[in-house]
Amino acid sequence: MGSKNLIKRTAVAALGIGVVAGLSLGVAPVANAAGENIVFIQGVKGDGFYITMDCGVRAEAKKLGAKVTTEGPAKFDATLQRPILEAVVAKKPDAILIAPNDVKAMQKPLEAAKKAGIEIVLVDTTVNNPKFAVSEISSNNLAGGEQAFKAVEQLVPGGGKVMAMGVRPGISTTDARDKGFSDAVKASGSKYTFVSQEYSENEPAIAAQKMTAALAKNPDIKAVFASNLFSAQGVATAIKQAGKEGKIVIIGFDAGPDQVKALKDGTVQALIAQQPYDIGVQGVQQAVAKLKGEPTEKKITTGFTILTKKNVDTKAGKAAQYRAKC
Ligand code: T6T
Repeated sequence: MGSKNLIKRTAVAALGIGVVAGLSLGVAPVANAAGENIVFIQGVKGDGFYITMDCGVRAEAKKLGAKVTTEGPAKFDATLQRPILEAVVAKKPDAILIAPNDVKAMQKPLEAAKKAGIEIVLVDTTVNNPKFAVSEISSNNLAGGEQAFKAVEQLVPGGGKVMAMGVRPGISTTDARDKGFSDAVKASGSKYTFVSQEYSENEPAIAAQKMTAALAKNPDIKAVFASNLFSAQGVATAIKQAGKEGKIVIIGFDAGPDQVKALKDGTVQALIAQQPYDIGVQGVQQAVAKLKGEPTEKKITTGFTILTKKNVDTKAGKAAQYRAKC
């Protein structure tokens, strides 16, 4: 029986704004390696968030004596992810860790995987009814969107027009972040106006196009919330091209190398860094615990670190940044 460790994860309080801390319940490493066969299916290949998660997955699998293979679609798109999942299921691994690309489209394929006798752990994103899953491990995305608006309130105290650049409706994480942000704006009274919710399709070029169009319509936009890495990247490019860097506040989710650069050069004012490494570690722990008949946690919430120019180069700030490789 594996003992449990209570690990308190504390986010770095920057900007003097609130901190979201996640409490993680992990299963301690077991000495007798059983050699479980685990497949990790990323949301999309080549994304610093999932690369960092993969580092955590691999480190923990090594520790627990499990074998891991990593797969992922070339785009964040359920029509590409579904065949990958089905091919993996046909190989009958013991467990699958997956970040589903769509709340609806991935529901049935994942239920079918569970019916085939494979344990499913949902990492980062989820589906409409995750009942079949051993565990769901993610950031508190709704709270993340609310935190983004708190940052806007501090950085643009006079109020004004704000907007959000999401990814695509149907992605559990970014939908929750967008909702957290827009609800917080609307609840704040009349000082801030939420002018538009745009979507990037996870492509920086589309995010940049949409941002440029939004600026043409509302040149007096004061702040933008970009709810993931690629959206933030495109928003930053468009605002720079418009010569408005530093004049329009950008709050971005995630902390990939490109975003950290934009933070350092003043195009972006704050980044909400998730803990993808930790999500990967706990994902493997949950899968292995389930396969060994040990207790598991249905829902695990990991924390954030809010990065600004002030703390980005501190030890904690550096540790929060995503990796380009393990
Ligand atoms: O923000 C992360 C992840 O949490 C989200 O589900 C999809 O986008 C990222 O991978 C960043 O690109």
